[in-house]
Amino acid sequence: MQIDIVTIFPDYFREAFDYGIVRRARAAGLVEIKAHDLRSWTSDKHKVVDDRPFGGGDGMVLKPEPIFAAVKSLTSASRREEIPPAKRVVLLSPQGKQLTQSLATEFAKREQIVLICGRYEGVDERVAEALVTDEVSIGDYVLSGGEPAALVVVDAMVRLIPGALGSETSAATESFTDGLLDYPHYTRPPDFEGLRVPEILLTGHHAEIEQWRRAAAEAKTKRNRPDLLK
Ligand code: 6GU
Repeated sequence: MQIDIVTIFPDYFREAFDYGIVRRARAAGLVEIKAHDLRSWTSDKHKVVDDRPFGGGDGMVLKPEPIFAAVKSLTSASRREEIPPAKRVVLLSPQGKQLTQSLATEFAKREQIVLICGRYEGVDERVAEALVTDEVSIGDYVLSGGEPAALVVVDAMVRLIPGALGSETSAATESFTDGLLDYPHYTRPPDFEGLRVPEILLTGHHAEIEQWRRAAAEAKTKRNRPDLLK
């Protein structure tokens, strides 16, 4: 898989992919991740990427030309219709559909993902109308730019690439994959300052432990995320 990030802050990503599962997946050749400077696709002397909004209002808007040029050079496509199913071009913006485990799983099947980092003031709407395959938000809160969201999308995708996780089963048993939060985990010591590990986990009775974990996952989901049970 190839991941290309288009951003006005390429240095933001300098060490971001050098840790944990993402580092291992890169080292194993499962994914190649590059952060590109949007300014490199400008053609004017001052490398201007933004301009004032038509109709007035606060803030600046990212211009369409450098973004269309970036996607053309990274994918050969000039419009959404020319983007093959093996590639996805994603605009990160608070106006997008929300990232879910299911959407991350769809992205993880593709050969190339281009992530375009918006800025919160806005991106010329012709990018969303005519260029990208998906407009994605990571949740209902405002970030100053798409860069932190790009980190989130990359992490969620990369760990779903076959071979990226240590044990092939771990992705399937986690939170959200079966519509519930993960069950609670404990390790030694069994008694930490009077806080005890549930006795059942110390017994080695695997069938009963499975039952306990299922019930504990349901209880935790009901408490923290009742929306997932509806
Ligand atoms: Cl993708 N971008 C920005 N600017 N804010 C967000 C977001 C993205 N997702 C949630 N909030």
